[in-house]
Amino acid sequence: MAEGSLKDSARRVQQAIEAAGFDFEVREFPASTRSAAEAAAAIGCTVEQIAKSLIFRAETSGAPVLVLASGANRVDEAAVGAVLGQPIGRARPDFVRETTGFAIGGVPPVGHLKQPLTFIDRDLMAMTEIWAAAGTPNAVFPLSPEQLVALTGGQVADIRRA
Ligand code: 5CA
Repeated sequence: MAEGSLKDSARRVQQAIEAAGFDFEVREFPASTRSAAEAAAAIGCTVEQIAKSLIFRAETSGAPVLVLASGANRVDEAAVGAVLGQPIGRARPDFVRETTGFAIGGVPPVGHLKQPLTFIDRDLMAMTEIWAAAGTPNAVFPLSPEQLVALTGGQVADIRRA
């Protein structure tokens, strides 16, 4: 889709991708991509291929923590806290909006107002192609797991809840 026709929030993600030196293409779908299951259905991929962007709050520092998890997985918050060195808690919707600039359902892996500490679910690394949210509940973009690491500077870790 041409950048000029994207919704404002999706265009901001396209611009953040390009500012980081990549050319992944944000795509808007007529159907909802608000949840991992909806995104997989709209795209025609598996839910495992959806990279969920989940925001947590580091409980000691108050810093935002971004966990990029396979759509099929739940995040083990204690495991993330152990890698980070402090406990984390699930962010409230207003914290998500204030730190990322995006609303839940469209939170992307890049382009946040406040740069988060980022962790990437090791299960994503087994995929060939993955899809991440791009700012709105209808926008996503495809990339490889290696490209997600390069784009975000995230640390690959074992963060799946058993
Ligand atoms: N666009 C899709 C696919 S990429 C998407 O953003 N999916 S998601 O899973 O990454 O984002 C939805 C996530 O937001 C949920 O998995 C959940 O972790 C989080 N969420 C939903 N409601 C709340 C809430 N009330 N407070 C905090 N987090 C929430």
